Formats: sequence, C-alpha cells, structure tokens
Amino acid sequence: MMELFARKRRQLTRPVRFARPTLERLDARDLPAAPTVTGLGGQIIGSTMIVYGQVQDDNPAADTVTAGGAISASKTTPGEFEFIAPYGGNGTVVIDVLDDEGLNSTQYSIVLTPSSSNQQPYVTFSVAYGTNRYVTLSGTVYDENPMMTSVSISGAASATSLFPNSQGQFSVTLMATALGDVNARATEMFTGIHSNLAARLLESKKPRITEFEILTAGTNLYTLRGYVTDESAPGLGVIFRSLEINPINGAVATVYSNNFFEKTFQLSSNPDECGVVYAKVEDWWGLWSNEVWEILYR
Ligand SMILES: [Ca+2]
Ligand SMILES: [Ca+2]
Ligand SMILES: [Ca+2]
Repeated sequence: MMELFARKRRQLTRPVRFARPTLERLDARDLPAAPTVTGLGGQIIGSTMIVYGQVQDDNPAADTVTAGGAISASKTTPGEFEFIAPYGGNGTVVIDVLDDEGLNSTQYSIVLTPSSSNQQPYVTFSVAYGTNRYVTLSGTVYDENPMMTSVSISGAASATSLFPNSQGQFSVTLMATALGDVNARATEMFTGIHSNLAARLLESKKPRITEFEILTAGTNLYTLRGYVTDESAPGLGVIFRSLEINPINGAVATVYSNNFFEKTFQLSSNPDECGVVYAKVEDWWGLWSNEVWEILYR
C-alpha cells in the first residue's frame, strides 16, 4: 500500500516549469508608450471644482496623474481620474501624467468658469466590501441643491431613489449580483437633469487553500482540516473529493470565522478504504480556489 501511495505521489508531482519572458514584458520593452489624456472636462458647482478625464496608456493603473494650478493633487487610478477641490476664484487646472517607464504626457490645461445657470449634478462614490457579496457604496452628489436629487445604482448592484443629505452624501449596502462595473447616477428631481454616470469595478481574487492536512482523530476517525485565504472566507463551503473513499467524496466543510475548516469522518475498519483526498472552495463570486490534495493512509 505504501508503495502505491509513493507512486501516486510521484505521479501527482507537477512538472518543472521554466520561466520565460512574457509577451507583455517584451511589448513594454520594445514599444514604450507615453500616456495621453482624453475626455478632459470639468465643472464648477457652487463652491466646488471638479476636473475629470481618462488616461490612455499600455498600463494606465501604474500611472500617476498630477493636477496643478487651481488644484494641487496627484493620484493613481486605472484609466479614469477625477479631482475635486474647493473653488477659490482660479479656474485653471493643468493635468499631466507620469507612467511606470518614466515617460511624461504632454501638459493638458482646462479653464473652468463659474456660471449662474443651473449646473448638471456630479456624482462620485467609493466601494467597501463586506461579507458574502455585500458592498457598501458611499458617495457624494455635487449640486446646488443635492437634497433635491435622487441617486440610482445600476450594473452589478441595483438601487433606486437614494436621497443624499444636505451635504450631498449618500451610503447604501447592497448585495451585488456579480463582479463587474457598478454605476451611480444622480438626477435632479424637478428638471430630470442627469449627472455623469460614475462607475467602479467590483473585483475579487480567487480563494486559496493552504495547510491542508489529514489527522487521525480516533479509531477509524479522520479529520480533514485546512486554511482558506479570501476577502470573505467565513461561511464558504470547502468541497472534498476522493475516488477511493466514499464517505469523503462530495462532503462539504464550512469555513469558520477564523478561516479554518475542519471535518471529521468515520470510516469503516476496512484498510483498503484509503487514498487521495482533494479539497477546493468556491468564493461568493463563483471564483474557484486551487485544488489541494493529501493522502489518507490507514
Ligand atoms: Ca506607458
Ligand atoms: Ca443642478
Ligand atoms: Ca475572492
């Protein structure tokens, strides 16, 4: 029996992989691209100044966007950027972008002037991840009268008729249906004038199982345990698979609040009831972990 398992373990050993340069790395080396800015725009709403646009580059998430002039700030954002600051009489903002290869964009400038006419509202928000697929969206509507606007959420999560407070702030916790873009839009209640459509990407990493082990817990009793790493591991179901051991095949262990899982199985006294046990777990978003395995010896 031991020799059989030694053979199995040899068969299951993964082949050695040789590192080779990826196509992306070759592209970055051979074709350096300087960032450019498109869709540069802005608004002055009451005493607030907003400047926004998009960065075009081979890897915009690695770029730093810097605002100068009336706004002094810098940030890294994946493609889209916005700067929001108090308006103090100067409406000129200069934007430039520095990428991860040390390449600078040209300078882009925009001149905003205040207007006494009714301004289209502007909405911005951020996402905080909770347990399961719950997300909390917190944001601000900029308008002359934000309390007279209503915010609706669409895309990966949905809500309608959210009313901001007098500062324009709103917050809502929703269960998302999937990963992907979630959007917010504010609408002036009396005019029907819409704001921008603000979008944020909901994303999650694959879960990962480590420390998988099989412990003897008594006569014919075996405990399978391990650790799950995920943004929200507690409550996930780890699924076991074994061709040789029926009571284990298809069984599920729920991940505890400390991210460990553990399940004990009573096997028969037949020493042939032994073999390889696999475990994997799916996160709340449908992303599967690695599959780990161990040998249950008798
Ligand atoms: Ca670049
Ligand atoms: Ca308005
Ligand atoms: Ca995840």
